[in-house]
Amino acid sequence: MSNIPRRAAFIAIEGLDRSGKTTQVATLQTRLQAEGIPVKLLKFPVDRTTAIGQMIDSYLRSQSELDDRAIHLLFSANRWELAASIEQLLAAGTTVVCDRYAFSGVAFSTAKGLSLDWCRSPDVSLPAPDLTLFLDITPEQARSRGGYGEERYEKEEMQRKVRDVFHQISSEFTAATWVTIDAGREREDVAEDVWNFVRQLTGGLSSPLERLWE
Ligand code: 2DT
Repeated sequence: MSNIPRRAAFIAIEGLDRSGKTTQVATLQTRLQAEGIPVKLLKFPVDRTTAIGQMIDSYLRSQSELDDRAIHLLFSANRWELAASIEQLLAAGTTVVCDRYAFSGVAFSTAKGLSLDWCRSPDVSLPAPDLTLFLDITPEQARSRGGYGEERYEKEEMQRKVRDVFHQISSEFTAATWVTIDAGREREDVAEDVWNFVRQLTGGLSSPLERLWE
């Protein structure tokens, strides 16, 4: 028997615009609850009503301008605010599901022209997800779903670049920790894939939580 107490799993869901990420995250939460697994859903940018959240929200709606590096650091600070509570939740046996995490931070800021290494550094040592599911969709499929919304990054050229960076980031992870899911398919098929990967972790883990990019 190991002396390391079991803990719950930390799961990040990343995805491109129109990938159905919001729906998939909600479906996953319902499924975990139905299985009797305690779950906490977090969304980054978190709660757009906090001081940092408000600055991020106004930036995303193009109601304010910020230097690319400044907004990048705000997104990262927004995650650090919650790092300790993520650890506590996991230790207490609550599965944590994040709707976006540091990979979005790196993907969007690198797509704007900042260097990948620079973008990664403020998020180094954050709790690392045990599993990241990336909901991938081609720009063509996204267009066929009615195109993009009104926010700052919801433009095809930007989404193409973001997608390229996500693919680049994914190549640094093992197949056990990063899974790219074709989200251009039917919603139910995507949800089934998501569940099949997540269910493998619902029994908890005995390995300690790792730190991102250390
Ligand atoms: P949604 O509310 O549609 O998920 O969009 N973003 C997010 C960043 O640029 N950096 C980050 O660190 C994070 C978490 C991606 C939120 C938008 O915020 C962008 C889209």
